[in-house]
Amino acid sequence: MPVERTLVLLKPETLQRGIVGEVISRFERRGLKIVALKMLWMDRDLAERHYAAHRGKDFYEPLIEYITSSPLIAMVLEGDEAIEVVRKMAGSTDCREAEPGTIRGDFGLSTQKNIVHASDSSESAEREIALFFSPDEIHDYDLSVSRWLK
Ligand code: FUP
Repeated sequence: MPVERTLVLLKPETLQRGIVGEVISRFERRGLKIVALKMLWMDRDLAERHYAAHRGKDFYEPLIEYITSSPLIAMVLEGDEAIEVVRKMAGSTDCREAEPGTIRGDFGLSTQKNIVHASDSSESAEREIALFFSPDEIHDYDLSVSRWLK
């Protein structure tokens, strides 16, 4: 099982709604390790680079406007197959279609304001982590709980 790192954004509505702790708790309970975490206000340049794959789509402009409208939380999570595990925890892009038990299925009703972003492949994870964090902001440390989850 490969240990992977993935980028997670807790989108602006998590701060606005006061559910940052609840969302982060889910990742912690699952046994994922937080190796980097910061609060930032994305500017247009960072938003355009992060969402480059969606440029030209009808939801692109509103998405860029939304994601730059208020601060958010960025974090890097580490764990066995973390990329797929976190995608499954996030649920379908459209919160209305997301299964109950997933983060989107439990906290949202929107597609744009869908609570979290999670990298969708190892290539995306590598690219996205580098957009938000410098290497010295990502921390290697032992997490004792990992030993109890194997
Ligand atoms: P996901 O990988 O689940 O985050 O979804 P996508 O990469 O397909 O979409 C990125 C973001 O664009 C979503 F988080 C929300 C937004 N979006 C819309 O606003 N409308 C759409 O129809 C699709 C995506």
